[in-house]
Amino acid sequence: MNNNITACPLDCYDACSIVYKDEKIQATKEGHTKGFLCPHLNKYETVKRINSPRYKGKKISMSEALLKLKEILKGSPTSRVLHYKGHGNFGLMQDVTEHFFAQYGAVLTDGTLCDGAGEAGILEGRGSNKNMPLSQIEKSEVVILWGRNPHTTSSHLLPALKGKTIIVIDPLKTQIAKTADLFIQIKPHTDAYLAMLLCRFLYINDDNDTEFASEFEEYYELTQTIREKSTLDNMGVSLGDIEKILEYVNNKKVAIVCGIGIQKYRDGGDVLRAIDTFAAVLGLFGKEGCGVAYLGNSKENIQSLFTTKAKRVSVVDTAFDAYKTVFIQGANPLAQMPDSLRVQKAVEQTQNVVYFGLYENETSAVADLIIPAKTFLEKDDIRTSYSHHAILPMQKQIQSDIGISEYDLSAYLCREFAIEIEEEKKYLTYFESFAEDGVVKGREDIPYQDGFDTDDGEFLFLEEIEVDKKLNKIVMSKNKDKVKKVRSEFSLITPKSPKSLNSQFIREEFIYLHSDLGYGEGEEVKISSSIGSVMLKVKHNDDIRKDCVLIYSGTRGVNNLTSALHSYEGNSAAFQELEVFINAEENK
Ligand SMILES: Nc1nc2c(c(=O)[nH]1)N[C@H]1C(S)=C(S)[C@@H](COP(=O)(O)OP(=O)(O)OC[C@H]3O[C@@H](n4cnc5c(=O)[nH]c(N)nc54)[C@H](O)[C@@H]3O)O[C@H]1N2
Ligand SMILES: Nc1nc2c(c(=O)[nH]1)N[C@H]1C(S)=C(S)[C@@H](COP(=O)(O)OP(=O)(O)OC[C@H]3O[C@@H](n4cnc5c(=O)[nH]c(N)nc54)[C@H](O)[C@@H]3O)O[C@H]1N2
Ligand code: SF4
Ligand SMILES: [Mo]
Repeated sequence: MNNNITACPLDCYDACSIVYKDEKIQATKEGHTKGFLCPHLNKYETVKRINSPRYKGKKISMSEALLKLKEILKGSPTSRVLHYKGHGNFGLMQDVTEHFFAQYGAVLTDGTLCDGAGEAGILEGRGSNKNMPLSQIEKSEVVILWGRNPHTTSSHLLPALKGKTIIVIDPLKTQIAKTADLFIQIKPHTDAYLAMLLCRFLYINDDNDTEFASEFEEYYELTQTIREKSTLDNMGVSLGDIEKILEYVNNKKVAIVCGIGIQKYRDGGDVLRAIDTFAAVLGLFGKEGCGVAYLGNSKENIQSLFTTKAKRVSVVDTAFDAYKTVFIQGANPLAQMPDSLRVQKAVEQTQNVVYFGLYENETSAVADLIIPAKTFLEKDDIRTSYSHHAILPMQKQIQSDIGISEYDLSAYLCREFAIEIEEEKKYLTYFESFAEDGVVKGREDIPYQDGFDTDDGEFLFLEEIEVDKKLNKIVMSKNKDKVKKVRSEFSLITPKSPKSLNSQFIREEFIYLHSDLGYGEGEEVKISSSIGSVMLKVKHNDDIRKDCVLIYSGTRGVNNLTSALHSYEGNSAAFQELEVFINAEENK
């Protein structure tokens, strides 16, 4: 194997393959990486990292830091130790720390801050979450980008979109929306209704796929519970838009490419389920160039050798202060968890906070013990992706004195606490054994060709949906001059920024608003929700709906506004559940 080869470690659909040549990170020309990387990796080696361990603000050596960690663990009952892991690095070897903490008797986490609500909806309909891979999207004729922003979050999808009919459904006029054949600037949190109305009109047009005739009939009844005119008005969608979508997809190879924007709500599962149902009645599953792409399970068909059976608590509302020692790895929970004011308080009340990561952030600022990690260039690992089937070795490229790898840290702790651990090479070779010609063995290129993975092999249609009371109400005042004086509620859109990877790299610091709302550029406003507030400076952006505010993921304080309530299904965060207000006190 060419030992110049590694892969981008970041939590990203694309999982680019990298050659490390002449001390530079370069994209591989072949395969899914297509010879280019994104700004995060192009500037990766210039990012300032934590160089030295610290305890209570004082620099210490790595061996002192490890001794300190051992001492801290010895001083805490095992059941009062929490291991909290984020997705700073997507390598499979990152879980080796869980192996130690699980065997040790500590509490681990479950649930997700990311895609769990949507995945739950997919599982209900299809019985499994097998993703439509990039290689199949390449073969489609029509691509619906439904709450996915490829220029920012999945740029390697862009070459696959060339020459295709593109439909974009998003509250933001994203870059891809500007050149799309059809752009629907939908009101947030109304996508399930759009998917249902599409099914209703498909049925009326008599285009229904006979395979599901009786289920479709029943589903059509359900779609009739939606009041057409008021719902369409509220969504910002016209009957003409619906007809156009149906015209474009008629008898074509269609890929519906969903992102996580559509499911950042407690009922996010229903959204994916309703979109899946539309795909099912169109007959998109099990056919070449057709299907629904979302975030698949990056560990599909890969079993781990790490023992990770443990008591677990949710990452959405973790009660950090219930533990004496909290070990935080590859995460910045003080910024990225919902209800971050609560998180901050809870972490401040925890006796020992250990932060194991690469960069300074809100979490490192309050940690007692800081242990710098090694970058992906300085350690061996292997990774998969949640949008394609490649399995990519990540070979060590640089010898460095900074930091410690996840394996070495775990090996140290296992040795000190008499817990068994295999050689690093054994785990890596084991993970490599799941590869065949560079892809994960047994993953289907065209999933669901032989039926669905439900008990009876049939797609399970959505049977009920809660019709939102607010659907019939237009919240925004249409009068431009009056808008500022009305105590309006806005939908919070909190998507990914092109400059940061959540809270890593260059973080955004503004609230983006439509200029018609009357707030000046640079004006400082107080944005509040029912649970918290944040002060941010305004930047204008007329690509945003006037009933929305845009605050990117990674912006300091954005999660003061978001609630830690779980999604109804899928044990997931719901970052866009709460409405927000601008300068609420003055507007009362
Ligand atoms: N540059 C960059 N890339 C990243 C990341 C990053 O932080 N920065 N993060 C990575 C991670 S962790 C993930 S999970 C992926 C996620 O990547 P994406 O799935 O693309 O996620 P988002 O940017 O959160 O949202 C995508 C789009 O959904 C839209 N949206 C929001 N609410 C709604 C709604 O109610 N309905 C509809 N139809 N659309 C809506 C947003 O306006 C946005 O354009 O990206 C990964 N890649
Ligand atoms: N408002 C809002 N909040 C969100 C989201 C949103 O869209 N809007 N998105 C949510 C989503 S989808 C996600 S996935 C989460 C992400 O939330 P987090 O998982 O907390 O992600 P990051 O902010 O990227 O922080 C990752 C940290 O990992 C560390 N790190 C990087 N590489 C390594 C390594 O090799 N080893 C170790 N030990 N550490 C490393 C870095 O120091 C970095 O600070 O945020 C969620 N929060
Ligand atoms: S596009 Fe994604 S996988 Fe590729 S270099 Fe950028 S962050 Fe890494
Ligand atoms: Mo994510």
